[in-house]
Amino acid sequence: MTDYETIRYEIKGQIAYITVNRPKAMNALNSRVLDELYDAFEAAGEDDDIRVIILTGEGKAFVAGADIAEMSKMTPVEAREFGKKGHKLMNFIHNVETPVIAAINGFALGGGCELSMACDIRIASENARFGQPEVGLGLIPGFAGNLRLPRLVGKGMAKYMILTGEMIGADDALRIGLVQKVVAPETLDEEAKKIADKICAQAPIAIKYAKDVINNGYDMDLKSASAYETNTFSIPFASEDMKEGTSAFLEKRKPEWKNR
Ligand code: CO8
Repeated sequence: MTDYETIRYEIKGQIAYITVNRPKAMNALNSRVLDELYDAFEAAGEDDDIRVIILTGEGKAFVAGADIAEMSKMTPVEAREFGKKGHKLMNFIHNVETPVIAAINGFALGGGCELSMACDIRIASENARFGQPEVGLGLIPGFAGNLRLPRLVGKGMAKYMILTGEMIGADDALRIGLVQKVVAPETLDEEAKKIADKICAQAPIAIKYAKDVINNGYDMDLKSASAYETNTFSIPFASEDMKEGTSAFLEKRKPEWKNR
């Protein structure tokens, strides 16, 4: 799929930019957006030249949730299919080897907050607003908000946000650990790129395995996670880049990565 209707997909150097582009509907996630996002993330993930993906939204919202108009007409069977499509996308973003930065430019509500939580790093503009307002619609979060929010901010705060449906601002999101950085709106793109550039300056193979161990180790008991980290730690020792990184340090020069 290349003719996207609801997103933009651009490559600049080693960074892929994916922008949800339905500003008139606050970038709400309908089935088409979910399909197009999946396609774009898959394309970026398969491209060895892309080192970081930056996800953002066009206009006033990052993503103001799943599309309420589309959902209002769904049967339970269709709702289950929609939920599966959302989980498939969130899980792909969570697991893709390429790091994903969410540059949150405005409302990140419901499915939008869930989409941001599937990303590896969240940076927010000062005017971003976060929330899981589903209970006010007679729904519950359905793209893993009940699962990822407690993992990111703790069970107490997750329950507070999900059960009250209250929106929080960027500073509160930073305080509770939902985002990693808050910046002025006009600098959001530049700050996201700075983080991407820092990641691009590191050894590609190390980035890949670090993300893998953080993701998989988090869901294991500590003993299994220790074994998993120890084994994965040894893999880069077979790479040219590990030899290059350690040699460059000892020779007091900048490393040149080969991604092998
Ligand atoms: N779905 C569809 N359309 C939306 C959505 C949405 N989530 N959010 C905004 N829009 C539309 C509005 O209907 C409006 O359309 P129109 O111009 O045709 O009337 C347009 O976007 C602009 O919105 P507003 O006029 O409301 O703009 P405001 O600046 O006044 O308000 C808000 C912005 C606060 C973001 C407001 O639009 C709002 O509250 N939106 C809904 C937020 C929400 O409840 N999100 C959660 C949705 S449920 C969900 O995400 C569940 C995910 C899991 C699903 C799993 C299924 C199995």
